[in-house]
Amino acid sequence: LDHERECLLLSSPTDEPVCHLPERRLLLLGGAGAGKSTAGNTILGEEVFQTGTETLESSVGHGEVCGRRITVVDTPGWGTPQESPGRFRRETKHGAALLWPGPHTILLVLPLVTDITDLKRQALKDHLEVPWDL
Ligand SMILES: Nc1nc2c(ncn2[C@@H]2O[C@H](COP(=O)(O)OP(=O)(O)OP(=O)(O)O)[C@@H](O)[C@H]2O)c(=O)[nH]1
Ligand SMILES: [Mg+2]
Repeated sequence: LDHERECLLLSSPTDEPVCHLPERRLLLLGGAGAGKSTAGNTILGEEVFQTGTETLESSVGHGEVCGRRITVVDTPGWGTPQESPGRFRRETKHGAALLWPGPHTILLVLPLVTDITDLKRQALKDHLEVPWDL
């Protein structure tokens, strides 16, 4: 994100940054290695999540973008349904619980170039059907 540009867009008539915007909570979901941790760091504007190595459990990062508090939860990437029978569903739910009372936004991170196989489609369906009662 170009933070400076975003701040200008959000600035008040006096050009003071708007500093009283409500918090936004984001949950990052997606397959293994899709770029979730990288996307989280981009959103927060700093290296909060470790990238390039497998994220093993959900973790929370905080930041401020143009006066708005942003809370992001990074989650482990899921594999195929065969590889991840329950662990990733539990982690997804755990990640959402870290954003109590719940995420405003679920950001699904997908590689731009990928084959959408039946297995991948099934994995996506399984993980988005997590029971969201936190
Ligand atoms: N070319 C390109 N590489 C990216 C992009 N986003 C992430 N990467 C690279 O892809 C690799 C994996 O990125 P991560 O952000 O760690 O991926 P992840 O989804 O968090 O991975 P897991 O936690 O293992 O599921 C890293 O080497 C990144 O530098 C992107 O938008 N473009
Ligand atoms: Mg990661």
